[in-house]
Amino acid sequence: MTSLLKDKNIVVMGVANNRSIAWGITKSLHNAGANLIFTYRQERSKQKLEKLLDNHAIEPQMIVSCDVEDDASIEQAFQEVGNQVGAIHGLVHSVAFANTDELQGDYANTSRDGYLLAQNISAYSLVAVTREARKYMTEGGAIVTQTYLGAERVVPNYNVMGVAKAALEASVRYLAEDVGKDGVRVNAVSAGPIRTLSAKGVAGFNDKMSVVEEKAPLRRQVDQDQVGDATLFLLSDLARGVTGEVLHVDAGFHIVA
Ligand code: NDP
Ligand code: KAL
Repeated sequence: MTSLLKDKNIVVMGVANNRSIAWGITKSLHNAGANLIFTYRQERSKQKLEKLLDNHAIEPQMIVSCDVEDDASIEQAFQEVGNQVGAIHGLVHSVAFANTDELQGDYANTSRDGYLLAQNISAYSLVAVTREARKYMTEGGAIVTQTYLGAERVVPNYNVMGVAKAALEASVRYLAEDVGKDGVRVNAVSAGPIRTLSAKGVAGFNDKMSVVEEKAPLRRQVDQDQVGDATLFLLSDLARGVTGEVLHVDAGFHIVA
């Protein structure tokens, strides 16, 4: 237990179940004393979240519906949050989506619709939520999103999502410049492979896990709790000099040829 985020109102987007990276982040933020607000898309995710919070004796400030494909939904969600809690101090963006059938084979076969869908949910959403959250980040704050090495390198099967993450990482830099004026920082965590609902069933995931164990300097996987603590760092005052950055939490895998 620390008080790094005591009295800070932090919005967490993207808890689907106990394996979600956003759930690892939730535990870290709760242990640092944050007041937590959650957004969800599917009713099923909301139910899982409520159960998890209950089991861990975490009292949420609010749980709000937010579909990041829909501007009106985003606007309404943040308005509700702002009206109820006043200032927002932090935002965790942990959402992404692409059609499973486009996460394999040749990237060149990506359809226009599939490309736009991945960009829409996985990259543009950060722009839209930053714009809405910013209105309530009147006391300064920090925004953290989740990315993957496939943004920087060609990782087989990651395909259209890699291109969406490249846009996401560039957005981190452009957004950091915009909101820096208001004392708001924007950063990304680039996590190594972690078995989550999203990762389940996508081609090549298991191979990626075993290569990390073999090649990463630390010779092991990372987990949701390690991403949670790194995200906590970026949200906290310990990272007050850090913005526009992509922090790799991948057991060092990205430095190895
Ligand atoms: P999860 O499946 O647990 O989480 C994905 C979340 O995205 C779900 O909560 C889902 O909500 C949400 N989501 C999808 N579409 C929308 C939408 N239109 N509006 C709102 N929410 C939406 O997977 P992860 O925890 O693995 O993924 C979280 C982030 O971490 C993603 O950005 C992913 O790319 C990134 N990441 C994951 C890695 C891994 O190995 N797992 C590695 C590096 C980065 P719902 O279920 O309610 O639809
Ligand atoms: C090279 C890797 C292997 C896997 C390749 C692609 C992974 C893409 C991630 C993307 C988020 C997955 C999906 O969008 C899955 C979706 O089509 C089907 N799943 C769902 O609809 C579930 C029910 C919901 C909860 O999922 C979502 N997203 O809403 C990449 C590996 C090594 C690392 C990973 C998994 C990175 C990453 O970005 O997640």
